[in-house]
Amino acid sequence: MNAPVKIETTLKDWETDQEVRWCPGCGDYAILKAVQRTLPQLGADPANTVFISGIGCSSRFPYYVESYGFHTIHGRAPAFATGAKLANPDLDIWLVTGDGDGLSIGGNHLMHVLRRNVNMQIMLFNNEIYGLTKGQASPTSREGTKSPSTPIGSYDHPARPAAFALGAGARFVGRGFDVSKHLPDVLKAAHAHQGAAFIEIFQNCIVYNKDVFNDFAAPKGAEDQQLWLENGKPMLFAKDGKGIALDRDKLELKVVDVVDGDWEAAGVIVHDVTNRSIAHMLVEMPFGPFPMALGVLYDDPRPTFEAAAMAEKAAASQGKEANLAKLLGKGQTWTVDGTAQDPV
Ligand SMILES: Cc1ncc(C[n+]2csc(CCOP(=O)(O)OP(=O)(O)O)c2C)c(N)n1
Ligand code: SF4
Ligand SMILES: [Mg+2]
Repeated sequence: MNAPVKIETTLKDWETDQEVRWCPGCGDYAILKAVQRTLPQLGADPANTVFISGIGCSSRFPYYVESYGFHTIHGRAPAFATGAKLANPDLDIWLVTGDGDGLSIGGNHLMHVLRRNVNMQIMLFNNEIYGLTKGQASPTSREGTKSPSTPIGSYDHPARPAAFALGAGARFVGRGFDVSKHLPDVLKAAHAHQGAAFIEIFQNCIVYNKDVFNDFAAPKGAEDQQLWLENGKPMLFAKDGKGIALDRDKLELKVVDVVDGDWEAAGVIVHDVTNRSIAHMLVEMPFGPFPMALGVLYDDPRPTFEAAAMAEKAAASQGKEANLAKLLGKGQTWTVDGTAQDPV
């Protein structure tokens, strides 16, 4: 359950007095503002809201939101968040992680929180670099990325966070970028989803990986490279002059031209957020030949982990009375004889 009682707050209520340690101009500021703007619109209650992070620049996020928060250990935010949710399923949990925190050291933990479908919003700030430790290549760094750990250029094939999430069993996959005006809408949709909602947020690390997303996320002039997905709406982009269609012979997506607005004639697909097969194609869609798929790529809830855990607990304890003394006295017991000597 998320925030059972809606309360009124303003952006100011979610700001802290903590000294912000991000570099001036870092994309993290824009994401923070987007979240602080979204929380009042959700009717979120600071007393019921928890931000849980690992380690990294992105993971400093909980300090800057006036709510409960844990800045935990590297890659382990999913374990803390799962524990918090099981202890109190009514908590509204936001997990904050980076491409290094969530996909290097924490890849295994991230996989399981998604697979288990623990109800929370998971924001992965993808800047394709380790920011905090001064710019080493991360699992999402592109081939050829030069960094202190890859001085001649990375030859790793990069991971795709949204594809990872879907492959791990996520029932909600969204995408946005730091300075996008649509980011709050993606966050709201993630919050409305009951279950683990994964959001990949492209974030500009202006110090160690500046402007790597500019081809689709530049503040101006890149809109034609953005495919904003909306449930029930045709997949159109480039001022509706192009669309995404399905090549039925090859069973793959293709870009088509839309003439005179007739997207149906061009075979443009209508986005159905519950279509898992199309979602798999969208998360794999290569940027360049295709636009960047943004918004809600997939949203099809199923029962959550904590609901199943609570139901099992209720069933197992039904008709039984809690009795600690009886439990401790069960099975083999013995009395310690106080007169016995210690062996020498
Ligand atoms: C056990 C452990 N190993 C390594 C580190 C060093 N370390 C701290 S943050 C980090 C990577 C952070 O990258 P990312 O998650 O992408 O966050 P960003 O700083 O880019 O937001 C690493 C390797 C650590 N703190 N603890
Ligand atoms: S190093 Fe990069 S990610 Fe970290 S605060 Fe600076 S600009 Fe932001
Ligand atoms: Mg990073």
